[in-house]
Amino acid sequence: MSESLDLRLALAETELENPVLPYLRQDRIPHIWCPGCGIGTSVNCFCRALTDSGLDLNKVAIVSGIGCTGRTAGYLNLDSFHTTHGRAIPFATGLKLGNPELNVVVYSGDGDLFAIGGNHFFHAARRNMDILVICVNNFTYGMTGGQVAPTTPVGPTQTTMPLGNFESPFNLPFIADACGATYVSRWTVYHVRQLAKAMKEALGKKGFRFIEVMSPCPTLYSRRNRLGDGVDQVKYYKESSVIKNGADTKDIGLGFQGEIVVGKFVDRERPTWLESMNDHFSHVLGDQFTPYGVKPEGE
Ligand SMILES: Cc1ncc(C[n+]2csc(CCOP(=O)(O)OP(=O)(O)O)c2C)c(N)n1
Ligand code: SF4
Ligand SMILES: [Mg+2]
Repeated sequence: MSESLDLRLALAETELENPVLPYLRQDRIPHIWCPGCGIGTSVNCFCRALTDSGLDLNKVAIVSGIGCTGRTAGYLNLDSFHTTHGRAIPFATGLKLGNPELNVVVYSGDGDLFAIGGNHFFHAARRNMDILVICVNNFTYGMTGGQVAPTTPVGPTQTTMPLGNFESPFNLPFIADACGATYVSRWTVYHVRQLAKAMKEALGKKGFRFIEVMSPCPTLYSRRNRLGDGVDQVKYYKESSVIKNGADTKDIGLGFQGEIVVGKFVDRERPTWLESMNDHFSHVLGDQFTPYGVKPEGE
């Protein structure tokens, strides 16, 4: 990322260009996402949230794992890292601890973050690592052909569950809450304004923050289960969502084509991992210890 993004954002304002275009690495377009896929809508919301956040874009880094959602990092004109499958969170942790001034965002899929990467999620949340994790949940492994995921509800068929899934899915906000996340919300790609607002709010907070974004995968999940196209899924989101800010996360698990509880569920303060480490070592070592990642007064 460079000054050119700032410049192009300024030009977009004056020349009425699509305000999201400057955020994209346009030499990487056309993207791989299928018609009706919700990932692009979520990325649009994220770009608008970046504008509204007023953050210095030279200090925002984005990290993705592997999957259709994992392509996001490669398309965004930020300092972006497309890492190996399931390892976006440990990579982001290293990035944040190496340069605590960065605002580090992990943007990845449900399979990447909660199957192969599940263990990293739990521990980063437990430690209150200062990163924002955005999970596009399409209930399947989109990129590899529609295998069952840890988020697939009971009922629908998947390539690896041809007679319908019988495994209980994870309730992602409940996991994030139970592990200690400071901010937890869920929206769908129908709720573009609320989603962009949540992303902006989460970008401005400290600690381990989590946003689940429900998103259609018309090519695999919807087609296989005769749910229509992307628009049909967005209609389902519209008709079946109930906004319940502050809902108890244990009560908001998702069933197949059932009610969807959306909203902000958790917003709390906890010392970040770096703050806890600095406090602890200062207490134990006194003057021998110089706190790490803290700007001296006046800088
Ligand atoms: C170590 C390893 N195991 C498996 C894979 C194959 N693989 C690539 S993407 C993916 C699933 C991605 O699912 P998700 O994170 O939900 O992303 P989506 O494509 O649905 O957006 C898998 C299993 C891989 N690339 N590396
Ligand atoms: S396979 Fe599914 S998740 Fe992947 S780009 Fe196509 S619609 Fe989107
Ligand atoms: Mg997925």
